[in-house]
Amino acid sequence: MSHAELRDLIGRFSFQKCRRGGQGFRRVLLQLFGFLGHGKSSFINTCKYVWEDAGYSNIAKASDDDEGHTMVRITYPLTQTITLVDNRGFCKMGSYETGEIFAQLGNLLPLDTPVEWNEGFGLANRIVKAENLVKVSDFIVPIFVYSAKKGICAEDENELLELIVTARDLTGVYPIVVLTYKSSAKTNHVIRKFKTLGVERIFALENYSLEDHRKSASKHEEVLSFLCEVIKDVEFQVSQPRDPEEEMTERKAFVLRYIHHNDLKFQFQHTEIEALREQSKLEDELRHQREQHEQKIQEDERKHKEDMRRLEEEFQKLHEQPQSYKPSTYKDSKSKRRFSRKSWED
Ligand SMILES: Nc1nc2c(ncn2[C@@H]2O[C@H](COP(=O)(O)OP(=O)(O)OP(=O)(O)O)[C@@H](O)[C@H]2O)c(=O)[nH]1
Ligand SMILES: [Mg+2]
Repeated sequence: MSHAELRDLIGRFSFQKCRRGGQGFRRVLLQLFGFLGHGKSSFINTCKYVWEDAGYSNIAKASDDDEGHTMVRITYPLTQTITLVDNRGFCKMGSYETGEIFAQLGNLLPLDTPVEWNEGFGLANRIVKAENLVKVSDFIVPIFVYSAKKGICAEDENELLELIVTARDLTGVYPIVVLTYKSSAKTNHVIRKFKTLGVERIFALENYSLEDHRKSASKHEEVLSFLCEVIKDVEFQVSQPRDPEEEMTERKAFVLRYIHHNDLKFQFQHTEIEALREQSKLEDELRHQREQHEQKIQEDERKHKEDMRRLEEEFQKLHEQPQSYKPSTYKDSKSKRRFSRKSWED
């Protein structure tokens, strides 16, 4: 398909033209999510640049380094029906941020407001409060943005799989992966890894940036093909019977269950850590008592040996004395007595 045909397909998409009509959906929300600094905001800039075919602008405030910068969930309308959402990036799955990520992704929190990292009750409370502010008429397409230059090591695989599967279960749509930093030497390896994780749609591209936004036919085509793929997917999804209200309720229940489960997990981990700490304290105390006991035994033994040695020495001394000391005999005493009487008579 030529660029013009692709543009036409994207620009003309509307829910009303779908086989069953919109069934209550009015807007496609491309929910960009992923780790900090992987190029979500840059991808929004790239999409806007390609679609609007005007000058490049850093509209989504892509950072000039790899750190976390986007703190507010901002919407960027592309066409009348398609809107991109720049979500706050996260550091790691399984942390307390995870509940917030899925609450963002499930569109359970208000758009165009700062993202706080709350856990447990704080987050559940915000979800309930946001009920009247979120639109059930938004059809969510999860877009996982990942930098190819980061590679994927064996330890990351489980985390990525959990993220992708949870995003699919929550939204009912298999996430599309956008790989940024396409020119990285690791790109092919990362594509293979994502395929082994079950991801079918992967778009690799080099984002346009302030430094390099010379128009490239292949970059433009990658972005237009990506948007066409999204449209095809949405058309397919709404060709099935759908109920936006019920889907929103299910997403809410899913995220609240997830938060509750995470809370229990953290509490369990906390209890386990406390128990381990207590156990190691007891072990330290026991070790200390054992050491003191052993020291006492050694001290007693040393004293005992010392006493024995002294006694032996004394005994030895006594044993050596008989040559100079003769105890008096009976005969001696008699003669002494005789001698003394005689001297007295004298
Ligand atoms: N070379 C190259 N640089 C990129 C690409 N995508 C993003 N960058 C750079 O990577 C850095 C981070 O990009 P952002 O778009 O701000 O990343 P982000 O995912 O929005 O980050 P947070 O909002 O902090 O989560 C910026 O310096 C971008 O210029 C790419 O495809 N190629
Ligand atoms: Mg950003």
